[in-house]
Amino acid sequence: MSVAEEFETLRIEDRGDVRVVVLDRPKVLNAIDEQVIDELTRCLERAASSGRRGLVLAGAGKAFAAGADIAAMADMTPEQALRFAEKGHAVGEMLARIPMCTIAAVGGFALGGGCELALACDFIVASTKAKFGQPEVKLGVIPGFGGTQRLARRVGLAHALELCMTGAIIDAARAAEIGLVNRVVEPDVLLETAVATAQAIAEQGPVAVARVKDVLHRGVDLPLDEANRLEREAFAALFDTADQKEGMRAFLDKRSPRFTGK
Ligand code: CO8
Repeated sequence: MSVAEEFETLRIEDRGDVRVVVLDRPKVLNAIDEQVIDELTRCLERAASSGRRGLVLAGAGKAFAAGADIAAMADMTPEQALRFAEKGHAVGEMLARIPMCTIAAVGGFALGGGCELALACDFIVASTKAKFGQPEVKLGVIPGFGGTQRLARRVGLAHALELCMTGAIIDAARAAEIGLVNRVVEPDVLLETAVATAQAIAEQGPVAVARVKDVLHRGVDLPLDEANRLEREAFAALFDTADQKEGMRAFLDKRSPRFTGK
């Protein structure tokens, strides 16, 4: 069975070195239920061993994802809610640990768990039609997929508190202003912009890209001296790779490098 045939709630397509994963439940604005979480988990495992060097996550239709599936959550017990949230957190951790760039291409609603999923990617590229929010308080709950903590780290405590406590929905321009998204583009070029960005990253030294992602994701939660130690150690370790020899030799020879990821 091909990777694409393996999933009911996701569409998978490879473009160059980049795997494009599309959340595909447009009738419910790509709401995230347990099947979506399970399929994302498997899809990320496949991507890690696929030889691809970048991943773009997008949504079918007018939403990225309008949150966790409210119909599926409405009657959950606290134990079931905890299990669901733990599975969601595991997906977020996989996105942070996968040794390639992950970019969320958000062209519509990214609300609740949808905003949290986008936040779990390395960064977000949005279209002018994107809308972001953590409206959980309107439902009597809070974000449960890492949103409170990732949002505070991305946009600062005060903006995170305002978004999570008001449940307000903000547009792409405001999201860019507070640093939630890296770039806003027209809707018709959203996917190609995200894929081109991921492809450009995929063409850099793969071991270096994986290490710099790891150093940044882990270092940001450490005291500065420990984080700087992580950086020094990773910098030094890269001098034991073929990619470092090739990258520097190619510069000196005035040619493009041919990285092998070793
Ligand atoms: N869950 C289930 N179904 C949904 C969801 C959702 N989150 N969002 C939309 N839908 C469904 C609607 O019920 C509707 O179905 P139907 O056609 O059968 O009535 C269909 O999608 C289309 O939606 P609308 O008709 O409402 O479309 P509108 O364009 O009028 O409105 C909105 C779009 C504003 C996005 C609106 O749909 C909305 O407010 N949706 C809910 C947004 C929300 O509250 N999200 C947060 C959910 S809670 C959450 O994410 C907690 C995460 C923490 C746990 C995660 C663990 C993994």
